[in-house]
Amino acid sequence: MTLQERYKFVSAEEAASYVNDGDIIGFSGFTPAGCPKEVPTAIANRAEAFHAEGKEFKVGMYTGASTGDSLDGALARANAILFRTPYQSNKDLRSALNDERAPYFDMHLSSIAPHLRFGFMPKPKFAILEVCDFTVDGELILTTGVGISPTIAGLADYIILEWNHNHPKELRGFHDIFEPADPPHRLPMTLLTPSDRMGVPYVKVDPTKILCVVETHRDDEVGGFTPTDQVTDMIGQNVASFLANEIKSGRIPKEFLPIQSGVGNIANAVMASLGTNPEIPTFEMYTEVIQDSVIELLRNGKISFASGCSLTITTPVLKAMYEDLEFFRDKIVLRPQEMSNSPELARRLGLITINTALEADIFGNVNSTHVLGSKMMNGIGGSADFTRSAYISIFTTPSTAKKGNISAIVPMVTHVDQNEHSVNIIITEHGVADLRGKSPLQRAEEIIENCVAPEYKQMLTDYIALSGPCHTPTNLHACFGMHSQFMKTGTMLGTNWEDYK
Ligand code: 0RQ
Repeated sequence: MTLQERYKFVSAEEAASYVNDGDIIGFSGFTPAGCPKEVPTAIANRAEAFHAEGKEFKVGMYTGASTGDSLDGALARANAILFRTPYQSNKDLRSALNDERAPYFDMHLSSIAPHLRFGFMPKPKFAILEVCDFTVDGELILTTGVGISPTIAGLADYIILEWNHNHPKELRGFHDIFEPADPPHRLPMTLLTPSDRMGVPYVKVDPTKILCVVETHRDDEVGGFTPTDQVTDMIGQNVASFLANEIKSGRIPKEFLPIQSGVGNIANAVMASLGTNPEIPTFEMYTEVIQDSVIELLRNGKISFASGCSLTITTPVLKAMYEDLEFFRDKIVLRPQEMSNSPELARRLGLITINTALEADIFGNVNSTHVLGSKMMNGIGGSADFTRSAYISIFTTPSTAKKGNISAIVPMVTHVDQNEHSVNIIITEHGVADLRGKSPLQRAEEIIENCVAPEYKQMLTDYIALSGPCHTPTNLHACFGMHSQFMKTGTMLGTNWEDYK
């Protein structure tokens, strides 16, 4: 039997016509590799047509992490979002959720799939999945991002496939698909090294649930990276020299440990620095996103193996990789985020985790998500999945933002994503603060001395002096004084503690 005889091939518009107001959809992909593109845009168009007739049309959305503009962007612009979780980074969706037009809740990426199975959130009616190949008996070969696909494929009543011919069928074999049983029947995940496997190369579904198939030729919508600059280069170099020193001192074993690295411009620059530092040995990655810099380091042998949830790489780099796919076959594996972000595995493998802060406070609490405590940026992503279970957890950030008008180091963060108990190291372009084994006051001194921009050092030192002797020098009137100053004047410079005495 051929695929055409077995399944119904339709246009994106017809596939979208099965989706109705109030339906809940799970989408494949992860940051935004491997996300469906045609059907989500067609659903957004359908929503707009309904709205034009004065009718309601909104859908609930589960994704692996951030998605492309044809998914999050299109549905946000159509005001078609009933709810959305987890991580996102599309500017129109960001505006919609900050304007209360799209109810959003942020979740740890490792928790989405199990929480869906546990019934903590309503189950999806549809799973819309991008595949590069599939079989008449329901074996689906995913593309560049795995995300929550195995779980939503299992839970959904109906599956819609986007068969994307821009991804080669030869991706079969790159995936390691495994879904754990739920407690009390869960067994350990058995990986002992990043290159071990414990699953199968496909997502197996009941073929009778496959409602229809839409064929497409669309590239992934991974944005380009800002070229590294002096600040990101310095941060990268500081991370690399810190790790080299940890190896020398014996605190990290000489054979090194697997690296997890977050997403974004800073993370990409940090990876590039690790790759060029001769004191850093060849290493493996056990991470969620495999970005452009990792592909280059796999090619030149600095990275020997990369386990991730997605190939979040730009189209030219991906195309070049596809031309050389056999080189990468024994060097990359893609897994569901429940595995790639598993705290159990992060702790067992001894990951060195490197994630990014928007702001950190002088005690080591980190905010990666909320600007001024209230505006959502992207979400926590997998940063806490890894940080809490890390061998060493590192947070990087430029010491200032917005042309020096914001200090990234503040007396108290306006939102806590990682707390002082989980954050070991903070690194800016100025240096490294090692928070291990230090009291709150010692941590504050270490951070101010090594990480703060020169123009904010005295201000933060003076803040500490506002409290009398205590365990954690906090002044509840003044702790957001620098933020208030920024809101009033457009700069944190000039914050005057006399106002708070
Ligand atoms: O805004 O571009 O408008 O100037 O934040 O900052 O410096 O370009 O950094 O691209 O690496 O993103 C934390 C957002 C950093 C990202 C964050 C403004 C700054 C700029 C972006 P502009 P950069 P990056 C991986 C694991 C989530 C946690 C994590 C992120 C913009 O890395 O979302 O690591 N991380 N998860 O100007 C106001 C401040 C600011 C500020 C920076 N203190 N106040 N604005 N900016 N600091 C993710 C996954 O798991 C999928």
